[in-house]
Amino acid sequence: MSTPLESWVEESARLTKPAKIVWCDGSVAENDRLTDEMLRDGTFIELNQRTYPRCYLHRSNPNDVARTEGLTFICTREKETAGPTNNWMAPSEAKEKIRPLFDGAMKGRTMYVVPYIMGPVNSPYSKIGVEITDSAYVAASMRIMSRMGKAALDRLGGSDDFVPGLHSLGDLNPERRFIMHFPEEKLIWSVGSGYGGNALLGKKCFALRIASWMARDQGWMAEHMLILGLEDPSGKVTYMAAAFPSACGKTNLAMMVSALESQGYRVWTIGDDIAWMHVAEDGTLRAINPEAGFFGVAPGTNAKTNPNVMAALRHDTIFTNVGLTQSGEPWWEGMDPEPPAGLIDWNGRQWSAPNGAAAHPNSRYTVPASHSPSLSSRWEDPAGVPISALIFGGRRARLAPLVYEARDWQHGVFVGATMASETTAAATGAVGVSRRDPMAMLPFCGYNMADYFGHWLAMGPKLKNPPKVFHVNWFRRSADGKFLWPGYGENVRVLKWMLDRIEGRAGANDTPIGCVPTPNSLTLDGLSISRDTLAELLAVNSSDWSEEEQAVGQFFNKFDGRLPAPLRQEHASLGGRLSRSSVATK
Ligand code: SAT
Ligand code: MN
Repeated sequence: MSTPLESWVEESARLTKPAKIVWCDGSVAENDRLTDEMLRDGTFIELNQRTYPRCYLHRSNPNDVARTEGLTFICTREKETAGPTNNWMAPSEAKEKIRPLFDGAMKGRTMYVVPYIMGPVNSPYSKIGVEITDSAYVAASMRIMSRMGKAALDRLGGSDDFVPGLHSLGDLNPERRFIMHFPEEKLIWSVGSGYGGNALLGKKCFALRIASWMARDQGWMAEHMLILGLEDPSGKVTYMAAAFPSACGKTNLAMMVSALESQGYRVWTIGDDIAWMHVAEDGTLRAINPEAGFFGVAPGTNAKTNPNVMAALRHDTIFTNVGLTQSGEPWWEGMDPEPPAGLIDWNGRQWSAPNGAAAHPNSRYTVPASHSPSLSSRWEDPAGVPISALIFGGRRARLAPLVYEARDWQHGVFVGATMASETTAAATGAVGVSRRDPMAMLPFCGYNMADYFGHWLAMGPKLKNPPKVFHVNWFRRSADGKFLWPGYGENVRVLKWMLDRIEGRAGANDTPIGCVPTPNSLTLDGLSISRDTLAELLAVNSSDWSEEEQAVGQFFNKFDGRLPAPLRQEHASLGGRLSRSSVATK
C-alpha cells in the first residue's frame, strides 16, 4: 500500500514524466550534490570561496525576477469566496488550463520531492508541505527557507496531513506562467516561473495564501509579519509583530542593531516575513515564524542599514540577480558608496553606469536564519512568543505620522484594513504608485478580504489582553522630498515608545486618527532632529486625512455588502472626528 504522499508523487510523475525522481533528505551531502550539478549546468555561479565560502550566484531568466500577481489565482468553487481583491478561476477551469502545461514538463529533467515543515520541528503549530519541483535551485532554496527533508518525512509518517505543491519551471514563458491555489483542497500548482514567491511554494503560497484559509477555519492567524523581541534595560523582552508590504524594510527592522543599545535596548529577531499566531491557553497571542531563513532584498543592504544580515550572508548563502565583482564577490546598489571597477551586472554583462542597475532592484539573498547574530534564543520556541504589539506600516510620503496608536482592537483592525503603501520592485508593475494593501496581505490573502477582516475582528475578543495596535511610517518626506526620519537602527526609538505605551509610561496626544506621541515622550537623545522636523513627522493634517477617509470609503465599497459592520462604524467615527477637529482648528 502506498502512502498518500507516495500516491501523489506517482500521480505527478505520470503527468510530468521526469527522467528521474529524487526524494530530498535535506542532508549536507545531498546539498553538495545539488550544488555540484548546478555549478556544472550553470544554474549556480561560484562566488569567491575564500571570502564567501559555499556562496553562489543564481541568475534567473530576465523575464522572471519578481512575483507576478496578475498570474496568481485563488481557485475556489464560488468567485465570491476569493473576493474582489484576488484573481479568481474556477478549480476545474484552472486545472484544465494548466494540466497541459504540466504534461511532460519534466521530460529529461529530475523531479525533486521536497518535504518540508513550516515552523519549528516540534511545535504543535507547525505544518507540513511537500513541494514537487524540477528546479534544483528551488530545492536548495527550500532547504534554507524551511526545515526540509528527513525531519518533515519523519513527522508526516503515513499521514495525508500535508499541503501538496506541484511546481515546474515549464518553459519560463510568461504567457504560460500560472500560480494557482486551491484552498478548498489545500493544493498549489505553479508553472512557468523559478522565482521567489512564485516557486518556493512554502512561503507565500502555503504559509500565507493556503494558511490564511486554514487559520480562518481553525481560529488562528497567518500574517505577513516580522516578529521581533525588544529587550529593555532590565533584560525583559517584549515581543512585537509588524506587517509592511514587500520590500518596505521588514527584514531590516527585524534584524536591527538598536541605536539605544548603550541604554540597554536591544532587538532580537524571530522572523522577518511571516507570523503564524495562535491564542494560547493563557489567552495570549503566541507567534511562531514558520520559516527557517530570510529571502531578503539585497539593494540598499549595507553595514549601516543591516549589519546583522551583512555578517550573516558571508557563508552558505544563495544570491539571486545581484551584480558580480572582478574578485567574484556579490555586489548591489547601496552596498558601498562607489561601485567597484569591472562589475558584471545581473544579466551577466559588463556593467557601466549609464546602463542601469548592476543588481536587479528585486535581487535577493537566501540565508539561513541561524546565521544572524541578532537571532532570538526563543526563535524556535515550540510554544511561540507572546505578542504585545501589532504594528502596521507602509510607505506614505505625505500622509501618515511617524507613529500612532489605535484606540482599541476594533480600531486597530480598521487601521490595518485601510493601510496603503507606495509600490516597490517586489512585484511586477509600476513602482511608486500608492495602493491599498490591508495588513500587507493584499497579494497573499487566500480568501475574500472582507471575511478576512471579519476574522481579525473576531480574534480580539478571544484574547485576554489583546496586543496594542500601532501604525508606523518611516518614509514621510518634507516638502522638498527629503526623508524626515533617519530610519534603520533609529527606529528602535519608536519601538521603545510602543513599549512605554504598553507599560503605561509614555504620553500621547489624542488625534482623530489615534494617539500620537507627545514630542517629549520619544527618546531622542543622541539624535540630531529639530523641533520643527519632529513636529512635521508627528503632524496629523485634517484635510489630508479627510481625503484619505474618502478614499477608504471607495475602497470599502469594493466589498459590497460583505464588509463587516464594525469597519463601517470605524470609518464613520473617523469621519466624525475629522470634521469636528477641522471645525475646532478653524
Ligand atoms: O518573492 S517573495 O514573495 O518571496 C518576496 C516578497 O515579495 O515578499
Ligand atoms: Mn514578504
